[in-house]
Amino acid sequence: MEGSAEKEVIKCPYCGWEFLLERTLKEHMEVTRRVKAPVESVAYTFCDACNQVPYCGIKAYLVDGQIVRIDSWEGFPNTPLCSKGFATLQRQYHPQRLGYPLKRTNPKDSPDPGWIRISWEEAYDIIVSKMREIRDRYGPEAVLFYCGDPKEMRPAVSRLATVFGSPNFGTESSTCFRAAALASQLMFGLIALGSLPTEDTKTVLIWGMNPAWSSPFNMRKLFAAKERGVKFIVIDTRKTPVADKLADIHLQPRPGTDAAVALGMMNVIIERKLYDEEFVENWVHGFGALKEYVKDFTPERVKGITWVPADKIVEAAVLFATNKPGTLMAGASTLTHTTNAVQTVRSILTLIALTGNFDVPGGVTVPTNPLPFRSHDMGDPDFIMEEEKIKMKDKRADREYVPVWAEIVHEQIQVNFLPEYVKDGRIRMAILFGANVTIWPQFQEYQEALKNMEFVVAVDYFLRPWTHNYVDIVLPAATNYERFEPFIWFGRKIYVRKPVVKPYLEAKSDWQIIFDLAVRLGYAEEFWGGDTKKGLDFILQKVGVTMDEIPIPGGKEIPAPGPEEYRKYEKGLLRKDKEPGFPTPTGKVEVWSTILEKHGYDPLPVFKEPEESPVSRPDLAKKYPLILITGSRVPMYTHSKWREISWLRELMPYPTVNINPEDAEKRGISEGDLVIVENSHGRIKVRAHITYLVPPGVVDVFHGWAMIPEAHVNALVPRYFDPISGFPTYKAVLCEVRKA
Ligand SMILES: Nc1nc2c(c(=O)[nH]1)N[C@H]1C(S)=C(S)[C@@H](COP(=O)(O)OP(=O)(O)OC[C@H]3O[C@@H](n4cnc5c(=O)[nH]c(N)nc54)[C@H](O)[C@@H]3O)O[C@H]1N2
Ligand SMILES: Nc1nc2c(c(=O)[nH]1)N[C@H]1C(S)=C(S)[C@@H](COP(=O)(O)OP(=O)(O)OC[C@H]3O[C@@H](n4cnc5c(=O)[nH]c(N)nc54)[C@H](O)[C@@H]3O)O[C@H]1N2
Ligand SMILES: [Mo]
Repeated sequence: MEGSAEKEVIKCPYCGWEFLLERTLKEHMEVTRRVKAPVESVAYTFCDACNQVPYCGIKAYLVDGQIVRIDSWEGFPNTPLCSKGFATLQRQYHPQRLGYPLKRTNPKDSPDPGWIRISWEEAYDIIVSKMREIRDRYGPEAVLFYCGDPKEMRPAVSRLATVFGSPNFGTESSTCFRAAALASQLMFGLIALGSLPTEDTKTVLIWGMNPAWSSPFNMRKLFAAKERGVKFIVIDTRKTPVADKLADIHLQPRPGTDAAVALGMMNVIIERKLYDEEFVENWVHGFGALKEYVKDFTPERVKGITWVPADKIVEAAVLFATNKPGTLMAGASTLTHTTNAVQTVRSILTLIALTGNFDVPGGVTVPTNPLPFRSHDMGDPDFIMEEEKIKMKDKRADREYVPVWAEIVHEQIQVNFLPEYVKDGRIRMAILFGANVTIWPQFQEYQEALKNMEFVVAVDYFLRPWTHNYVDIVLPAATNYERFEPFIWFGRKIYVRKPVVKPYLEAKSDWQIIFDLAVRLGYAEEFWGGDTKKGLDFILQKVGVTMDEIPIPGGKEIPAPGPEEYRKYEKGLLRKDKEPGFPTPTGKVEVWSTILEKHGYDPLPVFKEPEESPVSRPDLAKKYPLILITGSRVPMYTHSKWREISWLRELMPYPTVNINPEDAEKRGISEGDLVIVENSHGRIKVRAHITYLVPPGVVDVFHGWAMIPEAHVNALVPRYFDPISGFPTYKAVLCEVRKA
C-alpha cells in the first residue's frame, strides 16, 4: 500500500511471541531471558534492610550480570530473610535510585533545590574546600560527621572525623541502643543488655520488645526454647505476637511506667528474700539504700501507677527469681524512649543483678573471648582512634547538654540537640551518611538546623526531600549488592562478601567515598592511599587474617584462646587491672551509681512519671485523654524506608493509628476512617485501624511517614529529653483522636 510501510513482525527468539515494535520486543526479551535463562552464577551478600547487627545473609542468583532472584544464604547464622530482605531486590533495580552526584542550584529556602548533575571530581572538590574553609574559620570540631540507621560505614566515617580533628561524630544511636548501653555501663561497667536463651535457660524476660516484627530471625530460637519448656514473661503494653504466642505471664504497663513495674518486682523479691544473697552481699553496691527505696513500691501501689494487676506483679517476680537461670531481652528503643530512659533500663538490670542472673550459664552473659571489635558501632577502638577522641573531649558539642553521656560514651556524641548546636554556632557543617532528619521529635527544627548550616552533604540510596531539600550536595551510595565493605561477625566467626553486581550508574560505596575524601584532604597515609580493603585488613590483622583469606560463603572461625568462662567477676576477667570485680568505680554492680551521684542525678534506679501523663499533667489529660506510643515496629517497613517499594507498600498502603474498639466506639470512629490525632505539640491525619493490639486508653502510630508530612507522628512528639541520656519521649505522650 502506498504511503504506509509494511509493519515488520518480529519474533521473540525465546518464546516465539510476535511483536510489532522493536523496543517492546527488546524489553520483553530482557525480562524473558532473565527468567528463562539458566542461572549463570550465585553470589552472597548481607542484608541491610533493618540494620540489625548482625545481619541476615542473602544468596543472589545471576543471569548476565543481573540479579534475577534472591533467597536466604544457607548455613548463615541469621536466617530466614523477611519481607524487607526479599524486597532488597526491588530496591536494587528501582528506577528512582540515585545515580549521580547532585548539586543544588537554588538557595536553601526555595521549595525546589534545582538539583543538577555534577561529576564526582567536582563534588569532591567542593566538599573538601568547604571542610578546609570551615576548619580554618571555626576549628575542625565545627564539622559534624553523622550516620543514620545504616551501620556499615560507621567505622570509616568515625575515623575520618578523628583524623580531621572533630570529636563530633554521632549516629542514630542517639535515639536507640546507646542509652540502654549507657545504663548498663553505669551499672556493670560494661555493656550487657541481655542474651538469647540457651539450653540452660529456664525463664526469659522479654521487656518492651517485639522480635516477631523487629528481629524475626530470633523467633526460631525463642519458639525452640518454648518447646523445651522455658517460661516466658513478656512485659509489653500491647498484645503483640510475642505476647500472644510466647508469654506465660503478660504484663501490660501504662507506657513509660516500666521502672515502677521493675521496682514492684524488686519489692516482692526483697520482701520474700528471693534474691541471691551471696551475690548481693559480695558484688552489689547500694543494696541497703535500694531496699529502703523499694519498700514504697508494694504491688498494690504499683498497680495504681502502672495498671498492672498486683497479683501479676507478684507472679512475675516470683517466677523470675525462682525459676533460674533467667535471661533478659530488652528493647533498645522502647525502654529508652521516655524521659526516665536510663533509670528505667537500670531498674530492669537491677532485677538481673538481684536474682543472681548475671554472667551465669543461661543468664545474661558477656562473651569471654570476644573478637576485639565492637558490635554496637561495628568498630574497632583503634581503627576509629578512640584514644584521640577522648583527648578531644573538650570540643564535644554535647558536653554541657548531657555530661554523663559525654563522659562515658567515647565513640559518639549525642546528636539530639542538633538545633541547639547550630544555634550556638558549635556546628556549621555536616556530612551525613544515610540520614533522615525527621526521625527526631519536632522534626521541623532539625530541618531548620540543616538549613541554617553553612554547608551540608548527604549520601543516600534515594533522594529524600524531607532531608535532602535542606542540604547542598547529595551523593549516590552503592547498595549491599554493589559493595564489599565491611566484614561482619557472629561470635568468633567472620564473614565477607564481594560485590554481587556493578554499582548502579555512578553510585559508589560509602567506604570508598570516605576514603576518597580523606585522600583529597591530605590523609592518604591514614587511609591506606584510598584502598578500603587495606583499611579493613588493618582491623583484621588483630586476629591474624586478611579480607582475601576469608572464604565466601563459608566464613572463617577464629579459634578462641580459651574456654567460655562464667562468673568472670570472681576471676578477675572483667577488669583491666585483672582484679576480681566489675569495671565500675566501686568494683561492684552499682545499683547506687557513683557516676550519677557525682553529676547530681539520682544514684538509685528511680521511677519518675513521664513528663506528660495522666498523673503528671491531669490538666492536659482532660483534653488529651489517650496515651500515644509511636514507632512500634511493623514487619514491612524500617523507619522511613521501603515506602517506594511496591512489594512492601501494598502490605501497608497508608499510615494508620491503632485504636482499641472501646475507644473507637466512644468517638464514633469506624475502621478505615480518616482521623486526626492531635495534642498540644501538633496534629496528624491518618486512618483508624481498630484493633485489640492496643489496650483501651492507648493508641499507637508507626513513625517514618516522612513522605506524607501530614501523617508524620514526630510532629506530635515534644522535645522533652531524659536528662541523663538526652533521649526523647517517643513512647509516652498524651493525645486525642477524632474523626477528620
Ligand atoms: N516517633 C519515633 N521516632 C523514632 C523512633 C520511634 O520509635 N518513634 N525510633 C528511633 C530509632 S530507634 C531509630 S534507630 C531512628 C532511625 O532513624 P534513621 O536511621 O535516620 O532512619 P531511616 O528513616 O531508616 O533513614 C535512613 C536513611 O539512610 C538511607 N540508607 C540506607 N542504607 C544506606 C546505606 O548503606 N548507605 C547510605 N549512604 N544510605 C543508606 C536510607 O535510604 C534512608 O534515607 O529513628 C528514631 N525515631
Ligand atoms: N520491621 C522493622 N524491624 C526493625 C525496625 C523497623 O523499623 N522495622 N527498626 C530496628 C530498630 S532501629 C530498632 S531500635 C529495633 C526496635 O525493636 P524492638 O525493641 O523490638 O521495638 P518495637 O518493635 O518497637 O517493640 C516495642 C514494643 O514495646 C511496646 N511498648 C511501647 N511502649 C511501651 C512501654 O512504655 N512499656 C512497655 N513495657 N512496652 C511498651 C510496644 O507495644 C511494642 O510492641 O527494631 C529494629 N528492627
Ligand atoms: Mo533503633
